[in-house]
Amino acid sequence: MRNQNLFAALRECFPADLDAVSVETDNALAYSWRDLERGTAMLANLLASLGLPAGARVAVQVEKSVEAMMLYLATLRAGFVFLPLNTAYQSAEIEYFIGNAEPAVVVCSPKNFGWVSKIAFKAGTGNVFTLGDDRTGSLLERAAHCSDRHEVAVNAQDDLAAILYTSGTTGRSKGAMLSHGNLLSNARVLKNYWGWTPGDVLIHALPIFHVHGLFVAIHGALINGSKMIWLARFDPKRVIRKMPEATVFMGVPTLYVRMLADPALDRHTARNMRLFIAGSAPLLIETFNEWRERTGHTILERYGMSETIMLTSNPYDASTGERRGGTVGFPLPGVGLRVRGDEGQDLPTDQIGNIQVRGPNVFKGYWRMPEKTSEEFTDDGWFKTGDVGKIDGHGYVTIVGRSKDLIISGGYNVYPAEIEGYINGIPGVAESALVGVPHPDFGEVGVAVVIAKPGVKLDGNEIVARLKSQLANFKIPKRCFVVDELPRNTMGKVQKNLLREQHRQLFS
Ligand code: MCA
Ligand code: AMP
Repeated sequence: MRNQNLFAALRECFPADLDAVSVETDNALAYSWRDLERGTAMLANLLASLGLPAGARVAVQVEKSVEAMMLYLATLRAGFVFLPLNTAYQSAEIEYFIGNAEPAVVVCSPKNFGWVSKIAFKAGTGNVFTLGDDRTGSLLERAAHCSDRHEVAVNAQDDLAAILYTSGTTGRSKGAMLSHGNLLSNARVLKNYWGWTPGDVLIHALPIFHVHGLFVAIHGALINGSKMIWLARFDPKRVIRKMPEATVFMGVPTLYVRMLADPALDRHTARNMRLFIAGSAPLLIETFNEWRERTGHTILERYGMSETIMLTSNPYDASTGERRGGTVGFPLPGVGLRVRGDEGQDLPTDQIGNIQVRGPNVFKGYWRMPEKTSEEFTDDGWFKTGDVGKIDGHGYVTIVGRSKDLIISGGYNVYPAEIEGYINGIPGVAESALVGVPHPDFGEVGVAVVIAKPGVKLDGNEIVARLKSQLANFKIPKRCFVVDELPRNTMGKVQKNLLREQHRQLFS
């Protein structure tokens, strides 16, 4: 039977000329396709030499670099399971992920080796390496001694390729298990749907620890044998400067908002571009319209999740329809999408309800949480996304809200229950509520409302300062108000909609 290993499939798409440039970085480094082939072979040989059991997890929290991408590809190549971690995560967050996933290998930034290795060794991890964004660290030192030839591991379609932590619809972070087959089927569909063509060049400016930057962008370029212009961090000026050399760009809405704020963005700078893709959070219609006016290009908005990779997309090809702002387009080929009422009944066109999906892209379940997994699937096998939306008469899907208690800030997910837990742990706090309010840059940001225990005086700024030492920066509430009481319904439940309404103008 044919090897279903994702790396094997991507490598088949490398161009014939392995000396051509595959990645060009913003600090003037150029990596050829041969460099990717050799680098991933050496890293895969290093992983293989560690005597890891089948299905071993390789957890990685490092700054963005081409070597970090190679580590991802090498993990696939060696047949192990990649577990990317946001660089903003602090020690309590990392402790949870490592404790839950029990990785056999942890790779961290050299500057974090002290605390990360302590957590990892305590959790039983046998191997901790470091990888800096400047090609330093023990991982590359060790890999330098390994052969640059490596036979790609043989995997079945359902074998695990990656675990992505997400909070799903509720509660504690859960590891979404994605297989080689999930990732490969989605990459193949997107290559066709978005009309990737020879000569395309992608500007890669997203972080590589989430679906958007790690899978959609990297797989998209590799499966098309396309060069990437690689920015270690998003910087609107740099992207605009590089635009004439590129044809495809992918970003969360905040990236588009920030580029629009730069007068250098115009039709001339975007003249060679073929496609601008947005997703991970709702793209405001104002941004969609302004972008079209300024650059002459219509942004293609698409919708996805960690559990499902990409689900829907506006059309690329005008003959199948226009790109409609405010919608996320059509279900991708092979993806089933339906809208159901709260009682599970099918809903007619244009009626708002719960979005459910199925397809070869839908994940294998949450890591070691079979009950949570079955809660999130219907009896007939559809995955409940937790998103609320509708399908119109032409088949366009619109997301109108979320049934899950989630704030999406600058494309990152923030779970109110998690933040409230930390706030409630601060001495003197009786209760708290975190709500998402509109923000011109991040789309939505968290605002905390806190009640003090009787006789205690609390300061909102001090609460924020305290959270900064415990939580990833994007989870920190942008404001914190101390109040005497929270609005409640007759059942005593906090009415977050009223709080949201009260603070809606805060950043306008
Ligand atoms: C940084 N800060 C944030 C965020 N990022 N606050 C809220 N939300 C954020 N996303 C904090 C910083 O810590 C800082 O706080 C202050 O806000 C200003 O930071 P700034 O310098 O402006 O931030 P930055 O470093 O420029 O980052 C902004 C960013 C970044 C480039 C928009 O957040 C980003 O790369 N977002 C992309 C996320 C992404 O790739 N999502 C895809 C998920 P202080 O001043 O207090 O220090 S994949 C997914 O969702 C699905 C599956 C899908 O469909 O794709
Ligand atoms: P994550 O848990 O990071 O995979 O985030 C997935 C969630 O992001 C989805 O369930 C949606 O709520 C949201 N999302 C992704 N793309 C879009 C989009 N284009 N418009 C609105 N929401 C989106």
